Amino acid sequence: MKRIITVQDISCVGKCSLTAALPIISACGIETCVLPTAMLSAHTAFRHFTFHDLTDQIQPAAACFRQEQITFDAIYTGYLGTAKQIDLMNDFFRTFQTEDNLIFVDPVMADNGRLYTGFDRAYAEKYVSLCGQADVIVPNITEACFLLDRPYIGTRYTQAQIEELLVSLSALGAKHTVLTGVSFCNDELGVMAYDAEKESFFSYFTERIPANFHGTGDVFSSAAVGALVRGKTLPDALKLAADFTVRAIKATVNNPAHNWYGVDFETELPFLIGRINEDGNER
Ligand code: PXL
Repeated sequence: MKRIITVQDISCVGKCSLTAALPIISACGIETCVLPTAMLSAHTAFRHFTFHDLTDQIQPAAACFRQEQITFDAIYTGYLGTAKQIDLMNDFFRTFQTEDNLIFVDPVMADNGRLYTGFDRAYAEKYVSLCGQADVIVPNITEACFLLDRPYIGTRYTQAQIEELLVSLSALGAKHTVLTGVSFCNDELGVMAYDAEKESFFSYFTERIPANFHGTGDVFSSAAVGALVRGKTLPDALKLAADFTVRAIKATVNNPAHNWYGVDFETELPFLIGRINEDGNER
């Protein structure tokens, strides 16, 4: 069985980060190891939350993984609590990177033009080094602008602007750069990607649901990394992840009792399992 380690916070309530990654990657038929970066009572969009920094646990845990000779088919980083953790992840990548494992970086720091509570420009600047070591990075447009230290481009832009953003991001060093939350019209939303080696673009758009929920980026990334580790190509993994995320958003909107803080991806896990196994991908 393939094995992923995902490095991000555990928000006890909020259906994001580890509480999304664990069930989604497990549903992909992959062993999911975790390295929690912080424990929060709830994600930072809640009015009240605790934040317990776990930075001091990262190095000792990594040292033990090494002693136990544990290897990972993918390292997937999401929300990192502090700038120090970015340095620690650089070391972690150097230690656990192999010739054929996947380094998947979701530079979780911002959305809708704003940094999440607790982050600043210095944090975004530091994150650039981590992107440089990745096989795949998956920022949203806001995160892309912060990584490039540019003003937010807003919600109206051209395809040429997005392509330029992708090429500029790609210069940070990742092999594949994926921009999430791209939309050129009111009824479609999707991803655009750039392959640095082939110098080629890829895009995939799905129905745009007029609703905005937390945690959709984490749902998308978890499904994408799971699909990649199960042997899908990047375009197929991105399509699967986008389709799964849209289904989760639709399920949420269709549930009159849905909560505000996350999406109902749980009911869509059977869809994910079906799609992930449909071509008999390697286990
Ligand atoms: O979904 C991204 C995310 C992850 N973890 C924490 C967050 C957020 C977004 O707000 O606050 C703690």
